Amino acid sequence: MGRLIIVSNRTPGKGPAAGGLAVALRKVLTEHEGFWFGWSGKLVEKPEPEAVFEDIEGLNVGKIDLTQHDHHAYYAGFSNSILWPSFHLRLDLATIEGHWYEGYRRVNAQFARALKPHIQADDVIWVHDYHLIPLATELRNLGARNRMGFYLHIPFPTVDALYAIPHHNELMRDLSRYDLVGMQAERDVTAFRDFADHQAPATLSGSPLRTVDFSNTEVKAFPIGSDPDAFAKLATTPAATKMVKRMQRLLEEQALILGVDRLDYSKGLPQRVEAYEKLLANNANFRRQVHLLQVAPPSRDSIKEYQETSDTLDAMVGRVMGHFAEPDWQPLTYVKRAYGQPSLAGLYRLARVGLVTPLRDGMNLVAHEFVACQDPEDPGVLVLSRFAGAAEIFEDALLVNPFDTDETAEALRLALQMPLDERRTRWETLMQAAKTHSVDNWAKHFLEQLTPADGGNKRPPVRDVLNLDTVA
Ligand code: ADQ
Repeated sequence: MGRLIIVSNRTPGKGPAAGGLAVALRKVLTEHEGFWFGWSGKLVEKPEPEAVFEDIEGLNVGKIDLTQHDHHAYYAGFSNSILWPSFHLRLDLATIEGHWYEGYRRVNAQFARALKPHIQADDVIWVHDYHLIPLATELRNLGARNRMGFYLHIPFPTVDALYAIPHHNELMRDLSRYDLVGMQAERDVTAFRDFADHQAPATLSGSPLRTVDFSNTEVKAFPIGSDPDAFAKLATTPAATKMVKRMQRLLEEQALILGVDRLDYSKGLPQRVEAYEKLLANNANFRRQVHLLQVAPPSRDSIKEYQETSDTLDAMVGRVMGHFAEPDWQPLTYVKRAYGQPSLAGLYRLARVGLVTPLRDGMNLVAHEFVACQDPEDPGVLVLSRFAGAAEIFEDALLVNPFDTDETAEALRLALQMPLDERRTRWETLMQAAKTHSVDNWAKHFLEQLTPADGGNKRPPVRDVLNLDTVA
């Protein structure tokens, strides 16, 4: 395999890498040579056309700046107000502003123009996530014939939701410019095939709509994971233990139920609090015996729907506190800030229940991290949404329908009362799955598939891809 070029919206910064993904990809880059390419995080009036390369702690990183106008249309607009809600089947929360699509394409074209001069003939290019679906088309239009892979970190939508996205046909054609498209779960591959197999040849204003040809594109599930061994170690370090001790002093004998999420409407936080409320309402014996800690730092808070989710959650937390709190007992703690990995690892280890109930999620790494941090002698129980990609891997979790808050409340009761033997048996299977699907294996499998021993097919030259069908 030649050099590896990783492309994502944001590039890694200085200091400890925030997530397992950044750490894993950094490791892959040290093994293969190459560089990471993306947006610098800077908004300027007139971006330079050339990328600036910088050594960041031994990692070669190429960056470009964007204009505020383009960034808004590309990031908060098309990516996070159209693609994110639609792919998560929340069309009710999508804002369809057609002009954002132009900005989205402009930024992808700008990425391609700045990246192309740095690409060598046998480089392998791995593009990440929904912000950059058109990048392969833009690069191929500039003459790149390299092997290109795309990984979608979020779920693939059902056909109906896909059809609601403006220019969906162009986006699907963009996906067909990649040699390999990786998805989180089999569920996503099935949804994709549903589109690929049933896209209806139709006519609009007399001009036939061409179907998208996926014959050169392989689509497969590559479930992402965490670094379970690293998390298991982290959970017993002094930094993690400090957090455990502080919490133990506060909790005394109460069992901790833990939620850790970005504050995002896809994570099902109001439903989660409602389920907890039902647990306390239906089982008076749990009052004073349990405590819910929900950690949820705000994200994308310039977008109205995120502010509304935050307001809803504030109101629900207030309601539960008002209803159940006593002068000397609080049913829950809600913390709107992020914690470092050592503190999180300590909290995961202390928790009797990991409550991971997104309404829809590509994978959900919190589920993986919770499993990895458990004490093998006295593990906690994972209560997991069946609509997270993680449900395909963690069959021994207590799987729930997060929309059904009675069911989640009942799963919480079962988890809190589960005998030690059953907790251990379930956890062993979960930990085995977390190890099988580690982030290192994920990267290895994706790259093996993207770079077959014979080097894979070279894409036909540009002529074939210039003729974009813009009727969608
Ligand atoms: P996210 O939607 O961000 O990721 P998730 O996978 O749960 O969701 O979390 C990513 C990381 O953020 C985890 O490593 C977690 O520790 C960290 N994190 C979350 N909440 C935190 C908090 N309150 N404080 C500190 N850290 C926190 C997207 C997709 C997911 C997919 C990932 C990776 O939406 O479905 O699993 O990408 O592919």
